[in-house]
Amino acid sequence: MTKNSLTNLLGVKYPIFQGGMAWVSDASLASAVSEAGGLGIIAAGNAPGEWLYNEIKKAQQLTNKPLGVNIMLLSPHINEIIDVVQNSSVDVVVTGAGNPGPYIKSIQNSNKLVIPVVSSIALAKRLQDKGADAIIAEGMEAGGHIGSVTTMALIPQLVDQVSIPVIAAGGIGDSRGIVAAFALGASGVQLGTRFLVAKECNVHTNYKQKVLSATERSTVITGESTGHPVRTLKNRLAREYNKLEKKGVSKQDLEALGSGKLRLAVIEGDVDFGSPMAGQIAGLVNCEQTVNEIIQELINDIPNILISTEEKLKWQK
Ligand code: TUI
Repeated sequence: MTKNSLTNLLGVKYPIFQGGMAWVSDASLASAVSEAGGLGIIAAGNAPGEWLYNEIKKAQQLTNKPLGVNIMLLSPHINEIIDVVQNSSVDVVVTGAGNPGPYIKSIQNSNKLVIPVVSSIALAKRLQDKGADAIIAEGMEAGGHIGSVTTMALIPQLVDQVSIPVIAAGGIGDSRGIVAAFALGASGVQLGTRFLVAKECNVHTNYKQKVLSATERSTVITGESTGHPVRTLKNRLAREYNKLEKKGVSKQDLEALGSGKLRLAVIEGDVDFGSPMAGQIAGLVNCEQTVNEIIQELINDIPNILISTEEKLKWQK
């Protein structure tokens, strides 16, 4: 098997990243993904440094393969999180929900690759200039905190304007999505929603069930007026939130209503009044599998997708 530039850079078998999902992506999920040949990523989210320190230690007892950490730049603990990451031996630091420019060089000096998540071309170019090793470009099909451009439109425009590897995220749930992302010019993919229902994923069973029963129209965006739009599965909280948003309730009141709600869904399993974030591909995610089954299925179906794609393209010969 020949490796692409991204698998070489990362030292992984498959250029498949597991999305760093706050409260969800812990040592159990991340180590399973790394063991299966992808890049497992522990999400720091809003957690304190000590939690991250312990999860990294646990994950490294479960795998010797490359491992990543996702740092959420809006975190109130961002400085101690960066300190923990720099003093750890994780291989990759993914950043989300902000501009990591000021941190890139110092993280790289501690011998780690820095791969920011962006939702726009302008920020991707700025971060390439600041030395980012690769870029994850996330379309608005993704769950959680999102930008405003779809994966389909973002990836080809971005790959034309940067020279570092681009990893596509948002709306990818199976081998068809992977092949499509590579056709658009990506050299890797990141999947979150598909891994939410993995056996090794510790998200509450109510949350898993809500993902498993979702359709393509089951998600909604909240918080567009606050500047922090979030895609979540439709429920009572999202309806209430968007009703208040329409009424013109203040940004502070809306943020107060959203606070702590991801934890409520992930840990307590309250999928009515919590915020069960998921991407639009949730409708495709229909069974609970082990991480290894998921990754093997993603890889093994690729040749069939390529054959049927070529067959359907014969009209142009
Ligand atoms: O970060 C994510 N997804 C997330 S973070 C999260 S935790 C949270 N909970 C409640 C409210 C807000 C966050 C849940 N989901 N994805 C990566 C991502 N980053 N998507 C979009 C961006 C992004 C947005 C703006 C990256 C950079 C950016 O820059 C703005 C600037 O400063 O230029």
